[in-house]
Amino acid sequence: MQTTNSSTEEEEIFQVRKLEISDKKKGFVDLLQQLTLCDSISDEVFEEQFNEIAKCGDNHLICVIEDNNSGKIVGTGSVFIEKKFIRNCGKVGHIEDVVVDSSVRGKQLGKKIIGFLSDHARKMGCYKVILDCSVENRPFYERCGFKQKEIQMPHRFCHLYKSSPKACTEEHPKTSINQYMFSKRIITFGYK
Ligand code: 16G
Repeated sequence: MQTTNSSTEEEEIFQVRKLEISDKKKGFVDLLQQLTLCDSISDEVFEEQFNEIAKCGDNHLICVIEDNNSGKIVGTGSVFIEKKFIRNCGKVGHIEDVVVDSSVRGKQLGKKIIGFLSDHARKMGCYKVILDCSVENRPFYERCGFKQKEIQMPHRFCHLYKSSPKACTEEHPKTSINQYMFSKRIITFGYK
């Protein structure tokens, strides 16, 4: 059947794997710019940051989806494993920076990324994974099994933006300030 064939084809074209240094050349940073403010990064700085993150081993996983036809990175997400004292010295997975290229949305790639990150957190012994998202993305995360719980309360440290203080409060063009300030929510998945 055609649908089965085309979904098998897509399975092969869009596979999730761990981030590699060479992904910068394949548009990884440009993709992040579709999520929020993300300045261009020199190869040197990218490599330094990549190596820093790699030191965390399995406690900080960044995954990508490469379009195997075009060689472009079209999806990404990360999970950071936090060790706690509560819940029997439990662990929590924080899912961050999930974005799918606008040209390939609707192919369930976001779901694939969330599944990959959640499986990793589960294997690492986390009792839950949590994330925050825009109101417009809430239905998507609910379809992935997350539930809204409490609210997100960011406190931005603007002194860190010395060279460009405006960037501290500046929003990604797609997110209005009102939506950001009043409507972001913490969404929890799994055991609470
Ligand atoms: C979204 C992201 C979050 C990211 C934030 C950037 C997901 C699930 N959520 O909430 O990880 O940090 O956008 O917003 O990907 P900011 O640039 O205003 O901090």
